[in-house]
Amino acid sequence: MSTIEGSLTAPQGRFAIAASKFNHEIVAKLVIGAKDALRKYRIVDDAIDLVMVPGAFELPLVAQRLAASKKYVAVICLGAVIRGDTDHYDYVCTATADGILQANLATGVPILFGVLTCDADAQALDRAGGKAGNKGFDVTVAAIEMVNLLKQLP
Ligand code: INI
Repeated sequence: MSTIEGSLTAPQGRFAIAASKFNHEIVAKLVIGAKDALRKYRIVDDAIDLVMVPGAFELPLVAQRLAASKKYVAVICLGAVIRGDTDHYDYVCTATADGILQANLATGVPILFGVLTCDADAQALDRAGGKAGNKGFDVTVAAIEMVNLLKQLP
């Protein structure tokens, strides 16, 4: 049996980060985490484009456009959806997750789901560089791994 897995060596090519402006205080911390991960794995700043979108719901369309351009080896989607008094939260979360999945499958380019879906700001801040780590960092490491994994697959 042979095991195939992606390494964390810096791949050739550009990375796009698509980040939402909604809940900007939280998302800005996810962007810092993503940049920290890219820097840690020796991807230079010149190889990164940051694209800002209004809210998480807009991430799939923009991510699909970026991925389809073939200009990027991966697209990292960052956002934060916080539960409110209505079921709007559920629609935004479902649409964003489904849309990002569809964009992955349609383009064949890894598009990472770095969207926090939380009950409260504090829960999100914990996951944006607080006591529960930084989801932006984690999904960016997964992006590098996926780029290297896909290169090895038939
Ligand atoms: N967008 C978010 O990124 N996070 C949220 O918490 C949120 N809430 O709560 O409404 C949110 N809504 C906006 C949505 O993503 C779209 O930008 C908007 O509906 C326009 O399409």
